[in-house]
Amino acid sequence: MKYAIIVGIMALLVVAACSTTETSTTTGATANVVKVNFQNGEYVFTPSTVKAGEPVTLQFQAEEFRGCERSFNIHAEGVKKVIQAGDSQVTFTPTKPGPLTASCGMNMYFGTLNVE
Ligand SMILES: [Cu+2]
Repeated sequence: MKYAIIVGIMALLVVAACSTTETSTTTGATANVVKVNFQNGEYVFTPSTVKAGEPVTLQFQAEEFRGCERSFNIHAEGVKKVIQAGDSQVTFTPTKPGPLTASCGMNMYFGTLNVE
């Protein structure tokens, strides 16, 4: 029991350490929807390719993200999101073609979203 509490507190601390400020969500007209899962230690995007200049809404499967994984970033596009149940999507517009690297707040977990 004590162990569970300690683990719980540590998980909260890790999230707190990861989560700095959140980017405000931009709501465009219609955004392409990309589902984001967390599988085998990676952020997985479906579909994995989006178009530059078109708004993209990332919809996270919140229940799959624990601890630090919940602090999601795409630094190249200034995307920061703390994934929570009931608040699990963020919209942004990729500015240029090329692979975008997603990472958790501590640079432990990664994923790639392709922009064409
Ligand atoms: Cu991390």
